[in-house]
Formats: sequence, C-alpha cells, structure tokens
Amino acid sequence: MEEPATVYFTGTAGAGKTSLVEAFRSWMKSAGYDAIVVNLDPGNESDALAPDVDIREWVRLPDVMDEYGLGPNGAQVAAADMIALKIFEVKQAVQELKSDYVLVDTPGQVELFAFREASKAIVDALSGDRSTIAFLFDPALARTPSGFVSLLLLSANVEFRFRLPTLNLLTKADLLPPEQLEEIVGWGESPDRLLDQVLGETPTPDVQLSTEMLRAIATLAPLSTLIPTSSRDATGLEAFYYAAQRNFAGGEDIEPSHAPPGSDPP
Ligand SMILES: Nc1nc2c(ncn2[C@@H]2O[C@H](COP(=O)(O)OP(=O)(O)OP(=O)(O)O)[C@@H](O)[C@H]2O)c(=O)[nH]1
Ligand SMILES: [Mg+2]
Repeated sequence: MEEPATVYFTGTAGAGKTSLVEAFRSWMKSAGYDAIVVNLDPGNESDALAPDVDIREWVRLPDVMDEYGLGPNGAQVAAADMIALKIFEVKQAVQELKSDYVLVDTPGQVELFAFREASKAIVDALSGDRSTIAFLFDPALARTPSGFVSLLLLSANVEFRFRLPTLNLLTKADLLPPEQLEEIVGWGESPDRLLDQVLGETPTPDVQLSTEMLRAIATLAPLSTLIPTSSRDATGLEAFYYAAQRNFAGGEDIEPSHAPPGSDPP
C-alpha cells in the first residue's frame, strides 16, 4: 500500500497548531478526502483536539513531570526521547487506519521540534516520501517587520533541519483587519518591502541583526509565500491543501472519494 501523505504542523507556542489541524481535517472531510489526526504533543490539553492516534496513550507529560521531578519544559525534552522510542508503535497505529493523509500536531515549543535529534528520528520514522511541514506564523508575532523576519528564520531553520518542503501559513487571519492582513502577506511576497520596513523600525541592535539575516534569507532562497488561514472561518484551507499537494514530491493528486462542489484544482 502506498504510504499516506503526511503534514507536520509546527510553530511557536499558541500559534494555532491544534486548532488548524482539526479545522483542516474537517475541511478535508467535507471535500471528500480521507485524513487522520496524530497528536505528538504529550502535553496537549486543547479542547479542540480529537486525535485518531494519540501519543498520550504511551507518553503523558504530567506522568513524566511526576516521575522525574521535572517542570513542564524539562519534561517535554525528556518526553521527546521517550516518544522517539515509541514511534514504531505510533507508526503501526497510523498504518492500521489506512488513511490517505496524516495530519500531525506537534508540541507547543517549536524549538523542541526544530532542534532536538529526537524529533528528526520521529519524523524520519513516521514519514513516507510524501511529507511536508506547515510552519505557522502567529499574527501576534508576525505583525511587526522584525517579528516577521524572526518567524521566517525559524521556518527556514525547520526546513533546514528536516529537509522537507515547508509551507508558511499565517494563522488567525480572522483577527486581523484587512489592511494589516494585506501588509503581512505583502512582506512574504516582497523581500525589498520587508527590508525597508525593518529598516524603518527603530535601529536597535536586534533590528540591525534581523536586517542582515533577512539579506541572507533573501539571497539563499526566494521567500515562500505566506498563506493566510483561519481555523475559525476556514479561510485559506483549500489554498493550503493545493500548496501541500504540490509539495508531496512526485505524488499524484489523490482523488476525493466523492466530488465536492467547486473543489476543482485551480
Ligand atoms: N480567532 C482565532 N483564534 C484562534 C484561531 N486558531 C486558534 N485560535 C486560538 O488561539 C489559541 C491557541 O490555539 P491552539 O490551537 O491551542 O494553538 P497551539 O499552537 O496548538 O498551542 P500550543 O500547543 O499550546 O502551543 C486558542 O485560544 C485558540 O482558540 C483562529 O483561527 N482564529
Ligand atoms: Mg497545541
């Protein structure tokens, strides 16, 4: 059987990962696609979450905290290694469900996913050839030029670590006035405009630093477009689906089991 296409959702704490995973699953279902949700966050407490495969069956953050006398962050680090040891059980549970798509929710702390060797082992074990990362831009951070640059660097870091195609999504678009939404999306399209804006911010050392880093990013890779999304009103989910589809290298578009109205590829 062909391996399912897998999307990893990552981003800074509270960026909207769990909400988007569930909103995207609902959208996929209504569009006739067969997707399951895998929760890889041992500390997930979101009410929105209804995973088909749940790491908390094997590793639970409160248990790790109790057992090793750790705080939540230390316990997340320890749990990441424990998860890596259980990943083949997780994979087996995923395979038993025989879905076409797997949507993976990851822990709140992005550095845990981005920098630890355990996450690399987890992703390597879980993913087939057709995998992509969705990196979430929280508008609370993305709305200033230097915040936007920081998120771009974080996203590039994730892509560099995992060597998987990475899509940048702006979350909670419903919270932004249209002009601000347009401005933020514009930064993703035009490195020059972003650079000008960064320079326009007070020239404190950190702003100078982000300018240099932005130059590097702009040289290394064309900035990838930022897809605005909202879990509240399902904005951008279809656009995200087709962008992800293009990233599943060599993958053919999987036909929905029933043709949804108006869902022809653009
Ligand atoms: N208005 C609005 N709020 C949202 C949206 N998505 C998420 N939120 C809110 O943002 C907060 C964080 O959402 P989560 O989905 O838990 O974010 P997360 O990245 O999984 O959070 P952690 O796992 O704790 O890092 C919650 O209060 C959500 O209700 C959205 O599209 N619109
Ligand atoms: Mg979450």
